[in-house]
Amino acid sequence: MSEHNCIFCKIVKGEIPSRKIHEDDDFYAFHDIHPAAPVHALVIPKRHIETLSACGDADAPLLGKMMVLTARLAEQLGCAYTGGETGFRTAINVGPNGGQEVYHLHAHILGGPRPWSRME
Ligand code: DGP
Repeated sequence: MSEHNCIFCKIVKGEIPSRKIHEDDDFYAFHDIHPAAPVHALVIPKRHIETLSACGDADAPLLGKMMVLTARLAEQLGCAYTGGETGFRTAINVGPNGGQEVYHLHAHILGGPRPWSRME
């Protein structure tokens, strides 16, 4: 899927509405439209990268920042692991066998009181 018909690129541009959590020069984060947990957010790079398998060494700084941002946003959403009954799950689905439905790289943040689906 090219960036021209990518729904997440349209969300970044404001052409499709979203419940925004965070935005900076490189990333955008928003609530998932079909939450699989009490907290379910998506963190995406603004640049259109189809999938994790398309990333190379040059993307390592961006991916590192994305993981750190994911932890910070989980904290902002009340899910950081602080030693008690807290914490969250992050997942990047890659390709059909990985369950990827939207071909714009994204990290899921899933949290909140269990039980909730682990997401296939
Ligand atoms: P994945 O299976 O990893 O590609 O997850 C894609 C997620 O994106 C899925 O949990 C539902 C979410 N999603 C799809 N379309 C939209 C949308 O238009 N808005 C929002 N907020 N989330 C979307």
